[in-house]
Amino acid sequence: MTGQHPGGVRRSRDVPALVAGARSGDPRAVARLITLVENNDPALAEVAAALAPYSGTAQVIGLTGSPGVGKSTTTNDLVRALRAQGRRVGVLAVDPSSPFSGGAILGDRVRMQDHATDTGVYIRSMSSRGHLGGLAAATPQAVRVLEGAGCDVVLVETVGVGQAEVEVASLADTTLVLLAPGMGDAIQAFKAGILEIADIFVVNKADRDGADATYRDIQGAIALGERGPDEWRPPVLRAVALRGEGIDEIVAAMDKHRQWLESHGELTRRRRARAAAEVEAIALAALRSRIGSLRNGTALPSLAERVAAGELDPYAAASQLLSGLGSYE
Ligand SMILES: Nc1nc2c(ncn2[C@@H]2O[C@H](COP(=O)(O)OP(=O)(O)OP(=O)(O)O)[C@@H](O)[C@H]2O)c(=O)[nH]1
Ligand SMILES: [Mg+2]
Repeated sequence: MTGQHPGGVRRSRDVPALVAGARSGDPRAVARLITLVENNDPALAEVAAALAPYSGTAQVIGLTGSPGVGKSTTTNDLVRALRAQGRRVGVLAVDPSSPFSGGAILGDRVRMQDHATDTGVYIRSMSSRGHLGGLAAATPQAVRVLEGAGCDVVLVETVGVGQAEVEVASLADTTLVLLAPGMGDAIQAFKAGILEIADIFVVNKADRDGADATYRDIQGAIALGERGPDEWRPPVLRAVALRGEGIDEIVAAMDKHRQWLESHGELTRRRRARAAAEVEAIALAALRSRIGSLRNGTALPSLAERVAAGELDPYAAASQLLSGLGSYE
């Protein structure tokens, strides 16, 4: 099937063949499907339909924190620990900036070489440069590709701090926020609202001076928050990712959080919220692209002419424009 294409599976848009390939564990088919997601390919609706049955089968873990805090090193360690337990793992290194910097990603590739020959691991860097819906729409679809490929756990590493990071973190079942001593991280964390999205805190680089102070700062901040007896209290763990220390404790905390999510109905709630955000992002992108194409047509220019001439008010014109958009194909 895919052999008929000059570039083989790499260029293929034969969605059933690609999905079958991904299901049987072909890493090239997985990579190709994620590329389709990244590029907002026209075949995407078909890909999404084919992958829908596998949705929700993986534990989705977000890793976030300031640049250089040790996310990739920790991810690498987590992959090793999860593989040792026989779990299949997918890794998405997501860069919210567009276009993304090759340097950091190359660094990730090199560091992730440990797992290059392991068929139970898929590692992929992705950006949202071509995706109209941005990361909010692209990331969950890439997660679905990895779920389709049979991953039990998907680790999503997000670079940087800020709104995009919070957005991506909110797509995970469990969010790990990494901090490191001496980076002003704890204070930054409160500012960026990261305290609210963290399910687990990890003070990495615990081999460095100031780790105890960072640990105390974050414990203090958690203690200030009001929490009911049934609410999750984020644990604060220490790690030296460079030496693989503290990793088993992170895996244990991830699994404990997962159990808590399930027993409190929170997993369903989070996944519904995630689906709502995804549908909204896709719908908004479609709407934006339609309005964009209207600009080149006749409807908008003729409405604009009447608004400029004082014959029509802009609200009535906008409402006429929207009523002409029709429904999503
Ligand atoms: N001393 C010490 N250094 C560490 C530790 N963990 C990671 N590092 C070092 O910190 C640097 C950054 O680590 P990365 O894992 O690339 O950090 P990152 O958060 O993925 O960085 P970006 O993706 O660029 O945001 C590297 O030089 C690591 O070797 C640790 O536990 N202790
Ligand atoms: Mg990294």
